[in-house]
Amino acid sequence: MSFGNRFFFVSLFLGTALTRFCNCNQVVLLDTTSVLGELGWKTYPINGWDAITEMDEHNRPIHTFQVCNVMEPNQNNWLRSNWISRQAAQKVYVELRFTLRDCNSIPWVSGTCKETFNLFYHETDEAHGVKFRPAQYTKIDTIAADESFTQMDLGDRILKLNTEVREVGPINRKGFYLAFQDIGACIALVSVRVYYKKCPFTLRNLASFPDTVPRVDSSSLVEVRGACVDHAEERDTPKLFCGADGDWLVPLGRCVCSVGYEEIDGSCVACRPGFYKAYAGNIKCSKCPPHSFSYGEASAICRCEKGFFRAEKDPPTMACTRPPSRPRNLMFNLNDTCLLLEWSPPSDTGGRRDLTYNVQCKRCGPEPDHCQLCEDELRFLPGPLGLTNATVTVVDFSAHANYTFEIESLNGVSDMSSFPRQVAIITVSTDQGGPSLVGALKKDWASPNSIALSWQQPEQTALPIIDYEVKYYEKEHELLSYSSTRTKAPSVIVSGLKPATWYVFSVRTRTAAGYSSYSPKYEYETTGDSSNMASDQGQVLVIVTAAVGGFTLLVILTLFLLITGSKLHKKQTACTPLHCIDYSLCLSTVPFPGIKTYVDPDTYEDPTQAVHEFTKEIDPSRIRIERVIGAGEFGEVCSGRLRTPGKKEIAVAIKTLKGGYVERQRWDFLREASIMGQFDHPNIIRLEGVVTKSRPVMIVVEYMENGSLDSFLRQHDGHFTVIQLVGMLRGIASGMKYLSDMGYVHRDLAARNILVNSNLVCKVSDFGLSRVLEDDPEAAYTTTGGKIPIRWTAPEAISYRKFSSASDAWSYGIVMWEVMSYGERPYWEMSNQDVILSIEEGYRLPAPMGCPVALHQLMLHCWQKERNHRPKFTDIVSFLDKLIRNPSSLLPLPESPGEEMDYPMFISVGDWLDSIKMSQYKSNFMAAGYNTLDSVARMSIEDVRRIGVELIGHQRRIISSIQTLHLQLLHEHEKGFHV
Ligand code: ACK
Repeated sequence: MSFGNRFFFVSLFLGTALTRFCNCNQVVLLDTTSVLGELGWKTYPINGWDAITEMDEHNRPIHTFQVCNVMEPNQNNWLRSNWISRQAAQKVYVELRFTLRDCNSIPWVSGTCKETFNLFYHETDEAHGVKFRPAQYTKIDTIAADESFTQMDLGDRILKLNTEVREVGPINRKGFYLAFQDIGACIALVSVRVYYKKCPFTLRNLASFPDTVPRVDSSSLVEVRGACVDHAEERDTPKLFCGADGDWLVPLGRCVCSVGYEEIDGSCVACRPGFYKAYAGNIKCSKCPPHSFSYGEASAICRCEKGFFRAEKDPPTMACTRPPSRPRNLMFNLNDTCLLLEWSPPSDTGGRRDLTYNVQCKRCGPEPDHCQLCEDELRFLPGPLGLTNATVTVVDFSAHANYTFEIESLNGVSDMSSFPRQVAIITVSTDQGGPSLVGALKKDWASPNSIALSWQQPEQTALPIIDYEVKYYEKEHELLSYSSTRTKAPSVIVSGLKPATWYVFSVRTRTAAGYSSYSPKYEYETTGDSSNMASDQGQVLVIVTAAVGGFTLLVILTLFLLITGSKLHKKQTACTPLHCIDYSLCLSTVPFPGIKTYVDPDTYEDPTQAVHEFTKEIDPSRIRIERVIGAGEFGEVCSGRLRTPGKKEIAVAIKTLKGGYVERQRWDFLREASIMGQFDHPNIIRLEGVVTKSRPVMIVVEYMENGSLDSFLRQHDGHFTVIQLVGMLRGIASGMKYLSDMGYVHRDLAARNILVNSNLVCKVSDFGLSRVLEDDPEAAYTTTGGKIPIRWTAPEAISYRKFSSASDAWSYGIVMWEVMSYGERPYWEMSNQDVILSIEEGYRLPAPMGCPVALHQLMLHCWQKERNHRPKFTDIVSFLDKLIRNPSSLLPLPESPGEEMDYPMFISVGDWLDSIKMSQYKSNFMAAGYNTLDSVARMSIEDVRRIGVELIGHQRRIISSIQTLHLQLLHEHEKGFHV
């Protein structure tokens, strides 16, 4: 007997229920509510599922499949969809909407009535018509209803519609069929929607990013390179990362509008006429500068008005300019030896500041058109061309001449103008009764170093001659320098000259009115005699004395350095961390006198001395090696036992140095022990001792049962409560506080370098300064040289190797993130270059799933760009202590200061699963008996797996929410609530 004909729907109800909102990051492959014609799905056997098509109030078909053979045993009714092309999907989501009748409400059906049905799929490359072999199909899930309805509900017209979503994938073939197996339930399948998620086309930072399908693996992101929008160009390669849920993450790089275009509402729009944009970038179009214009759109530059110009180096933002007008008020001031020309700047500088002046001289005869250029005869100070001051001094002019000077003003665009230049003109007559010139200069005699000269006095002078000035210079070095000497008599002996060298001489007179012009130039040569050996020897002697003196000084200095150096070294080697009295001679940092301080073993001249000082030698007969647990850089790492007389045998890890090493490698290996041996703290790996006197050389440390923290967390994903994770972080912070107090900078703090023991105590390990970085597989070479684990390292340490306890604090923030995400790789699969770029642009890692806000805020605090703003390890320890003492502060909800936190009170397990979007597992929880929140709060990850949550992402989401739930319940109990 079938109930199919008694099973009906209220169209109005369904019509409303099926209205959907836009899911822009979903691509729908099938939606039965939007198929207008027949669906054409196959049923096997023919009398199993019934296809019913009704019309809604808008006259659109509603395709429903029903089956209700609840009274007959052994039902096996199949309904198979048409072939669905998967298009670009790698993973698809199937959303089912259905109603299901409660078996208890149907009399006489116990044993035959069921309340679930099964969902299957089968991948193929093409449709294969009517052929249907259930054995080819793979089960996706058993589907149960959250809400079933009874006969009574039908009377009230209340139908309870269930929505279930299942993930299917990875799908590799071109498409697939879905199949629904009924085994005796009373079901109406109201709609089936199949979709896949995509990161939808988007525009970001002037770049467009195409529709992108996320990876099947929910923890890895797809890196997508954006294409600049029209009229934009790349600055830094624009990128986005497509996350598993179809969300775009981590925008990097950008495009900028090209020249002539400005950004308006996310696109690049042409500059209007009268405006321009000369550079690509984030700037707006500007109005054309004065004396320029643009008629068209998208101008990169504005053109100059007629008569105005732009010099080659003028920026496009500058106004157009023109040549200056002529200089004004040109005057001269003449004495016997000097002619000073002065003028005022032009009234119009042309709009520029690069004003200069050129002077041109003409010497004219009695006829004014009989002029010749005379710049070469005169000397202009500072020069005739490119003058920046409105004055020039003219010397060496003739005493009885007419000179015409033309002063021209120029600026940077003078050469561009075709207009004739404008000059100021002045004529100067030098015939003004000043001192006269002397007559010819005669050589009386010459020696290798001297020349004697004499000349005739001027015949008539208005004023008495005070003296003569004789100017002379080496002929070959005319332009370099000259000397002068004075004499009252008309003769002179010029001494101090070089032998066999030509000199140039001229003389001028001085009276109370000033100097005359110089006489013409005369050239004379000194004689080439070797009689100056004595003075040469004198010079040699000076050099030898200087050399001997210098050498002596050098010897004294060297001896001084050797003596002080050896003293320094003696003090240094005598300086142990415990007996460090003279702090100034210790090369390590000394944070506080009296506190034990780390000593860099590399400062020991003899490394053996450091090993001896800081480590204990162990007799190898006390060590029993049991098994190899890993491979270190220098050799195997083993676990074993260490016997100490009078003490309990303890478990140890033994690092060995493999044979065939050179002395350098032996020291690199033992350096770690010399560092570790200086520390004594419960969160720093403890050194038991070393074996150096026999082979193999070994370092023996305490045994940490759970190995390194990163792999430990990955193996136990979701296993711990937030309090346990914070406890681990507190331990690491405490160890780091100890190290920073001792002045030790770790440089490679990362979860892989933390070891965990059986009590979940975390200890900092892997010491050895730069060596550590050389060995760390995460360390990459930077542009500044040296290897650095980019993802863990503070920006200042990457850029200029500024390692400090503050850079360790940055790394600590990354370790926090690794711990809270159970060993996820920081910045996922982003490249190191992208990590550096994104940090530079201000991006910081988001809170891992389920991570309390307070912890993420501490991480952000550690990742402050300004290193002095980062918390000190002592602050971190006390902050974490506060969180541990007050577990409710660890809820993953933002705190509003001054207010009591308001936690959502979930009423049922169903509500809770709804709130974390895991509704599909309601039946799993119910079936396994987890029907109160208290029972759920005690579940472990194994329990979650056992009840059938298979996807890792879902397990994680559920377990992290359970931890929150746990805290919430604690909190409610504290407040006296009962959930
Ligand atoms: O991740 P693991 O199990 O932890 O694998 C590495 C391996 O040796 C190579 O370094 C493990 N290891 C290192 N030191 C210790 C230790 N003190 N106790 C236990 N395991 C250790 C590390």
